[in-house]
Amino acid sequence: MEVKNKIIMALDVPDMERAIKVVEAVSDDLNTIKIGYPLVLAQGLESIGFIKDKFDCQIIADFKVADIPETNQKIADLTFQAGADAIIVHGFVGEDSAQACLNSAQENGKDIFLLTEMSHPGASRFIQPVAEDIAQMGVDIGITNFVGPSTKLHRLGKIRNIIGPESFLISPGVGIQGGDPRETLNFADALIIGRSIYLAKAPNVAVQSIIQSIEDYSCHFIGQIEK
Ligand code: OMP
Repeated sequence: MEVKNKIIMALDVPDMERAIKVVEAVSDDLNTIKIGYPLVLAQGLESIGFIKDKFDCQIIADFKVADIPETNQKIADLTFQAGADAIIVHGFVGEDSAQACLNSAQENGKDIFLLTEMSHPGASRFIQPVAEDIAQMGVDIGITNFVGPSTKLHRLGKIRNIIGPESFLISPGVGIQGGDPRETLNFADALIIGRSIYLAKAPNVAVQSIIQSIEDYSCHFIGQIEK
């Protein structure tokens, strides 16, 4: 997946008119939009195909899929059939559940992103202690796209250590959650950014200023983060 300007916009906007205005404002600069529950629960699953066709962009469906394999497969199939190019899948539910989504992606010619560790403070209790194991499981079953937190750079570095330099790592938590875009790009290939863009008075100006701040900056991680 080629992410233009290393920014994926999280379109967590339940109102379709507003969502369209925001994407219109940034569509020259960005080619990848993440759509999750806020828009889909308010406007239906068809909002994925609608935004994709209207703006000719890539859509990552953020459904953080976390069920038994049989149900995961159905969720992933429906999401891909609705037009999503990729789906975000939780890893903590285990290998068979993640594998079911991977199978669906392969059958549909699409991608999955495995969520390893989360960016919010509460994630430190349950998911953080198993995050490296989740990343390793993803590698073992052949997943090449991952999500990891920009709010905990040392953790992000550990995840990069495990998935290796060739895997594609995208990172939320930049801006309002506290993550720094440039520092995050030491480890991640692209940033997921929501409120700093869609809550801005002028989302296009917000995007352009982030692009300027990360210009010439890309993932150049080559070393190992100490254990
Ligand atoms: P902002 O904090 O508004 O920039 O949005 C971040 C986006 O990334 C939201 O859509 C979150 O649901 C999502 N996200 C996280 O913030 N933290 C995570 O650990 C994982 C995700 C995600 O999977 O996208």
